[in-house]
Amino acid sequence: MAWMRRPDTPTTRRGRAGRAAASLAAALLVSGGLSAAALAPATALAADGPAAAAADDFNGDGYADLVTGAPGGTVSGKTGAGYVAVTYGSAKGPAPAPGTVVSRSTAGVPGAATAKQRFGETFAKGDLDGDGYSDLVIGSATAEPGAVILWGSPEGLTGGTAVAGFGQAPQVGDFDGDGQADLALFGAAQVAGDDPVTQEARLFQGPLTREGTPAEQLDFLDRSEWWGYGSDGPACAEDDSCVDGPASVGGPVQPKAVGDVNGDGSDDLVTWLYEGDGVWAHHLFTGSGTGFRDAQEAGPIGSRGDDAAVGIGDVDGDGYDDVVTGSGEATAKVTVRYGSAAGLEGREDAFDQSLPGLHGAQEKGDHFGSCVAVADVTGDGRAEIALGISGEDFSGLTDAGSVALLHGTASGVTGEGSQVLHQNSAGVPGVAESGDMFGSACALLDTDGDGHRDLVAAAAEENEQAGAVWALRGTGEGLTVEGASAFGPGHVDGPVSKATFGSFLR
Ligand SMILES: [Ca+2]
Ligand SMILES: [Ca+2]
Ligand SMILES: [Ca+2]
Ligand SMILES: [Ca+2]
Repeated sequence: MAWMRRPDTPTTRRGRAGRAAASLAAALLVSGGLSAAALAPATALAADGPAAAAADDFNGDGYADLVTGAPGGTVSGKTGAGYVAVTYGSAKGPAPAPGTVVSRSTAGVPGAATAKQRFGETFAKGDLDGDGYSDLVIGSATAEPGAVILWGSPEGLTGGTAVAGFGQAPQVGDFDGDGQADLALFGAAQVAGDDPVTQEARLFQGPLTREGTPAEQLDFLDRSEWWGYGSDGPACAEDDSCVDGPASVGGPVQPKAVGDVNGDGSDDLVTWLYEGDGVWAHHLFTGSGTGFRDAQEAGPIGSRGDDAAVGIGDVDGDGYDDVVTGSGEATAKVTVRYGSAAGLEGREDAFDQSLPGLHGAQEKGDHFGSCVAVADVTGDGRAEIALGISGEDFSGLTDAGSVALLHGTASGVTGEGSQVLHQNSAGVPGVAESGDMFGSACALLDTDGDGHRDLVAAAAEENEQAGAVWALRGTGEGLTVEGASAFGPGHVDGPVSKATFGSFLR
């Protein structure tokens, strides 16, 4: 399989200052040390300086920083031990540099590389210690080895703090609405029989200490959600007589995406939840100062049984975030459920590639919405929707894959003005090949700090599952191929063989 056309080498794309910062960050990662500067508050940027969303910015320079998961990577000889690559933003977008790989073998990161742990299968960003620099929480395929927190600083991510036992898909958001980021943690998810068993889950209220201790720990579910709580009273919290204990959720659940769907200032969480009788569906848990409330009565989001990609953002610009789900086995449609003060009010758009204005033909196996990212690219206050179409066939190729960008309007999503891009599009690096599955993961981050979110998309199957990532810059109209770049595990000095680099992006 041919390696894609190599973009400008990282060294020609970066200034001296950027190189120095990257080497310093690398040195800190290697030593795991914390400098005094790491604890200083972020300095305010000039009004016209780069201003990426704070949650995306580990080093406080106003450029969003990209995290790429490579859970298949071989680390210290352990197959599938996994790693992540941290790529700091710059005026030219993500600037891959050697030494920004983080694995269980990185000095300062707790734990040891273990075969099939798939470290970096999921992760989340947010300023957990409240010092003004976003932090990174890295999970694994399984809950048991626990999560790892790396701390932001002017020099980039430093240190490594273990969060024992809750390594499965950690999520960061201001779930209790006090203005400080919180950490939602999940233990093992198991299905046993027809009835959902409870799943260990914890809600760490920020700020966290560098030892990983939260300011407070909230019961994951609001007590009003505990079965029998009304009749048994608070005692059930003490003697475990409630089905859903203080730290558990009536699960199992797999958390998928965070946003404020009911606009009350507390972030909400979309989960893939086991309803019982072999049935799974996406549901909303709304955040509050007393824990999550289960909004299952609003009905499933998307189709029951479709474990699809999920993204959250304000597509129609009404101040309430909307939930977008990709297509799955049961339906080939992407759905948008619109938020409201009452949560998911029931209004829903469902569409496939036949949406007027959208280029492309709807075919079986396209996997429309293989990835979903929702954020404002154009700057009009309404979120765009990026959708992977990883199974798209074109030019005689099978499953080469493409990505689409659709605009949000006051009345919802539209195909008008949409774009579809792939590796054979003029200006996009690389050469499309069958089985690349371009669009298997995507994210919208302002990596060049110009106020427009940029698209980062991956083909984790590229080059015999080594994987690779593409960056396309955002403008007031949408995406441009001007300044487009691509990089793979070799560009960050990461393990290459079957790394599935780009399996997860944030
Ligand atoms: Ca940055
Ligand atoms: Ca921080
Ligand atoms: Ca909310
Ligand atoms: Ca941008």
